Amino acid sequence: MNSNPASRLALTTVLSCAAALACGTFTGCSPRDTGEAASGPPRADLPIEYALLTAAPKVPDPIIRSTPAHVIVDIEVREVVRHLADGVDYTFWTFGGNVPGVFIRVREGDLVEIRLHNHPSSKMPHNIDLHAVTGPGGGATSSFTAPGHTSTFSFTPLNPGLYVYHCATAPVPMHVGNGMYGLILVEPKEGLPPVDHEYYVMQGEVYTAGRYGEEGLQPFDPEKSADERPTYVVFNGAVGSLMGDKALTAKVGETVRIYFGNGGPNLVSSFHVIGEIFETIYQEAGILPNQRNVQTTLVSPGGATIVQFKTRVPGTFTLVDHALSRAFGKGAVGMLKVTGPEDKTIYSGKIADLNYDGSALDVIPAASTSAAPPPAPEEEGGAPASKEVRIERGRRVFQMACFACHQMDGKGLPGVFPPLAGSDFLKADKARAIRVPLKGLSGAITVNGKPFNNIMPAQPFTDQQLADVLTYVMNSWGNDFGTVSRDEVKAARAGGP
Ligand code: HEC
Ligand SMILES: [Cu+2]
Repeated sequence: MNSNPASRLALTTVLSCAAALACGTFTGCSPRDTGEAASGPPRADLPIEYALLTAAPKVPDPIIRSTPAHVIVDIEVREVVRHLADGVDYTFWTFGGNVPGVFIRVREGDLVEIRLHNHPSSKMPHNIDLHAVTGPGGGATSSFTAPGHTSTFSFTPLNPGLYVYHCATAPVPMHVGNGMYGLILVEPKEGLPPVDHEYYVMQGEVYTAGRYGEEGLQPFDPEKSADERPTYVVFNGAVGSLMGDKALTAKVGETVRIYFGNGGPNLVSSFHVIGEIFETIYQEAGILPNQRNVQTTLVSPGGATIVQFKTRVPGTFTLVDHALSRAFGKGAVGMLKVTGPEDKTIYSGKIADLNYDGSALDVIPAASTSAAPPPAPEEEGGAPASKEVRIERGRRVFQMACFACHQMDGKGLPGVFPPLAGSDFLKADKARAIRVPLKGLSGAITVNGKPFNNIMPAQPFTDQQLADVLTYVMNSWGNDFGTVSRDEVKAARAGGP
C-alpha cells in the first residue's frame, strides 16, 4: 500500500507545486520549497516533506518515517457551490474544495507548517484552528487570511490523536456550518496498528432557508443556526455522499478503521453502524484503544472518535447518527458494502425466507421504525401540493420503509425483491400498483421477465403517504409512469380486499 518514502516525497512535492502553479494564487515553487528550510520556523535541520492531503472518504497512507520531518501543509480555502442533496445546492466554504476539509496526517514531533491560502474569489476572510495545536487559538489568530492572501505558521504536534480543525472566523457557527471543518491525525511515534481499510467520515449540520429537499441554491439560515435546528445533518458534506456507488467497501474478514469526526457546529452525534459492533474504539479519539464492543458512541461537536471492527459477513451496513430522525429525514446515513462468502453460523441470512408469514416486519432494519413524516397539508383540508413536493414527501416514505427491500436505487435484489426502477409490472396497471403497498402482495409474479414469488407486507401508511410514495417510485430512476392521488388510494382502500 505504501510507496517508499523518497518517491512519496517527490510525488507530493510535484502535486503541491503543480496545484500552486495551476491556480496561480501564490508562489508555490520557490527554491526554498524544494529543499531548503523555510525561514521563520525553528528546527531547520529537518527534511522537508509536503503532506499528501486527501478528500473524504480517503485517508492518506500511514506514515512510515521513523524520524521527524518538516511537513508543509498547503490548504486552499475556496467558497464553492456544491451539491447538498438531489436538486439542492449550497455555497460551501471549504478547506481544499470539499466538505469535510482535506485529511491531514502527520507524526508526533514533526514540525508542521500550515500554509493557508484564501483564494482571491473568496468573499470572506478565514482562518484555521487545529485542535492538535498547543498554542493560542489553535493557530486561529496566526492564520487569519483575507481573500487572495496566504498565511503561514508552524507548530509541533506534541500529543498524538485524531483532532478536528475548523475555521474560527466570526460568526464561527456560520463558517463551520458552511463546511469549514476537517480532521488531522497525529500518529504516535510508533504508528498505529495496521488495518485493511482506513476511512474518513465526518458529520456536519447545514442550516438552509428552505426546508429539507427544497430545490435550488439554498441560502444559510442564521435563525435556524442560532436555534440549533439544522435542516440537514450529513456525512461528508451531502445527502447520499456514502450511498450507492459511493459506499465504503470492504471484503469479508478485513479490518475497517473509521476516523469519524463531528464538525457540528451544534449537535452531538450518536455514531452507530447498523449490523456491526465497534470491536475496538479509541473513545473521543484519544490514542488509547480503551473500550471493546461498543454499539453507539457519542461524538461531540468539535470532537472525533476512531472505531475499528472486522467484517465477518457480507451485506450492506448502514452508518447512522442513531438520533434517527437525523438519519431518516435529515441525511445522516451512509453505507459500508461488504462482499465475500456468507457465514451462516454468524448470520443466517434468512431475509429471503418471508414466504410463510406476511407479518415478518422485523426484517426491516430498525431504521424503518422511526416515526412517519408529519401529515401533509392536504390531509388537513389544504389544497394538493405540487407534484415535486409530493415526490419529495414520497421519497421520505420510501427511505423509511421501501428501500429496505427494494433498495435505494430501486433495483431490488435478484430473485427476492423485484425492481421498481423500470418495472413493467408497475407501469402496466396503476390500479394494481396502488393495491400492492395498500394490501400487500404475495404469490408468483413476473417483473421484467424475471419470476418472483415472495411476500410484501401491507405498508402501514396513510392514503396521502401511499399516494406520495407511489408517485415517487413512478417518477424516479428514469420511471415516467404518471402520478397517484390520495383519492385514488382512498377509493382502492374502500374497494375491499
Ligand atoms: C419487506 C420487504 C418489502 C418492503 C418493505 C416493500 N416491499 Fe414492495 N415488494 C416486496 C416483495 C417481496 C414484492 C414481490 C411480492 C411477490 O413476489 O408477490 C414486492 C412488490 C412490489 C411491487 C410490485 C412489483 C414491482 O416490482 O413493480 C411494488 C410496486 C412495490 N413492491 C412497491 C413497494 C413500495 C412503494 C414500498 C414502500 C411503501 C414497498 N414496496 C415496500 C417486498 C417489499
Ligand atoms: Cu471561515
